[in-house]
Amino acid sequence: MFGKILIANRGEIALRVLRACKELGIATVAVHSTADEDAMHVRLADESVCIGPPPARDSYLNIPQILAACEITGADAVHPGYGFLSENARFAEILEAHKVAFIGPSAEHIRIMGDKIEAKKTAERLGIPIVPGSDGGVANEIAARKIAAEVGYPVLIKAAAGGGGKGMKVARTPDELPDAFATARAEARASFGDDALYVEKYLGKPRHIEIQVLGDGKNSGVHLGERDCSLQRRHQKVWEEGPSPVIDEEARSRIGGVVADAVGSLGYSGAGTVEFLFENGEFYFIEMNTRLQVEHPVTEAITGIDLVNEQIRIAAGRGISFGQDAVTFEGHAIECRINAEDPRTFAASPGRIANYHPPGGLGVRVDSAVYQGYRIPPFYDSLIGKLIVHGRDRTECMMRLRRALDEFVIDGIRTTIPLFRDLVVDEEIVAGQYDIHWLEKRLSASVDAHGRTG
Ligand code: MV4
Repeated sequence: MFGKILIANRGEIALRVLRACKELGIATVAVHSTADEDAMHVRLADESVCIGPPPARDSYLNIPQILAACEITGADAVHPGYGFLSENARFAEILEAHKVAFIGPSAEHIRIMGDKIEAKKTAERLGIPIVPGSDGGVANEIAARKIAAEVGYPVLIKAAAGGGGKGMKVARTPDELPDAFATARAEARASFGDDALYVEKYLGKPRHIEIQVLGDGKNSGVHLGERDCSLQRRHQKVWEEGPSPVIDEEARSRIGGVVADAVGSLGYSGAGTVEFLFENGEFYFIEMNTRLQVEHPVTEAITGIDLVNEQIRIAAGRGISFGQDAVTFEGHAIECRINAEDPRTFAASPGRIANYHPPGGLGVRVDSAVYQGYRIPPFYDSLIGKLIVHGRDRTECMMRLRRALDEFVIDGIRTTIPLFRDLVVDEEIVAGQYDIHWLEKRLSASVDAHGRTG
């Protein structure tokens, strides 16, 4: 087992990883920018190293500085968290070359899944259902037009180097295809330096269902059920829940088994999330994330499994500490992402937290690294905490979430808490009837109704 883990991240996820390390008796190294000197993960780590000025490119994305911090402290492993370098294949390779373990999958698997065309080809080869579309990339508009004629309009033109909603263009008719293709090509070249494109049938009203998996890096994989992440705004998840209100036990074990077997035969190591669109009872693979995700506590709440603990054990060569038959799903969990943003305009709202009182009680978890008097720096993303609530069923979970949101006090900055107080009593949300477009439609409707934002 590792003696000392360097946590190459900040905020709530750095604290989350630190907690798992401490429970495993592993020493911790926090790295931080000059803007995060007073951060909680720095205070709670056994050691800390300042790795640069506030901009992420000079600190949390600065591979030589992080490597130097490993050398100085003698860390024998790095946990990347999510975001930053968590899906950077070169970072994984450089660490391995310096005999420092990367707590995550191999650089090869990071690379494959980072190329959405390769990811889709791999998924299809492993028997995972995919969205109908081009077999690999499309070289030009003529090829795109041919595929669109085969699968039928509307189609989506996607960038191979894209993901998370970046580099996608819809073509609803043949007339729209030339512009959509040219725009997608130009944006992919500008955003990613890679203009490889592929075409898919556009699914109009899907849900976004992701399956949590663990692979032991040898030949076995397990699935830990699904999370419904359909409530999103501009490709930013807002509210995630498990189990999905629209997935039944048969569908769960069917798709879960396919994905677990695929992860095993791939020889995948560590935690991963296989993303699907779900429409008319069918699953369609869109992407695989090779990192721990923000919303992992939803899965932890319903399975009782500590995913960071499992990541560390797998990276240390100890495999997965249980078999598929030991995985059980208890109750229902919902996560609300608390952002330092105006709840109507979603404009960032950094600043000093005057009063901070998180909710508590049975089935309530708050993952956050903020505290009373903490000054939220303006340099990083706006997530300041996650409220995760668990109940024996969705009804109890929703009631508990409503109570927890009423208790939550964060003064001095604006947050998205009021948005969740509205969602938790909305009849369509209470009924679990929403798709990936629901939130943006609701938010734009409230703009229209009031003639102002929110
Ligand atoms: C799609 C789609 C509809 N049809 N692919 C958005 C980000 C990336 N995960 C893939 N995305 C989508 N791919 C086909 N063939 C709709 C989306 C999409 C979406 C997906 C999941 C959650 C929210 C979304 C918001 C807009 C579009």
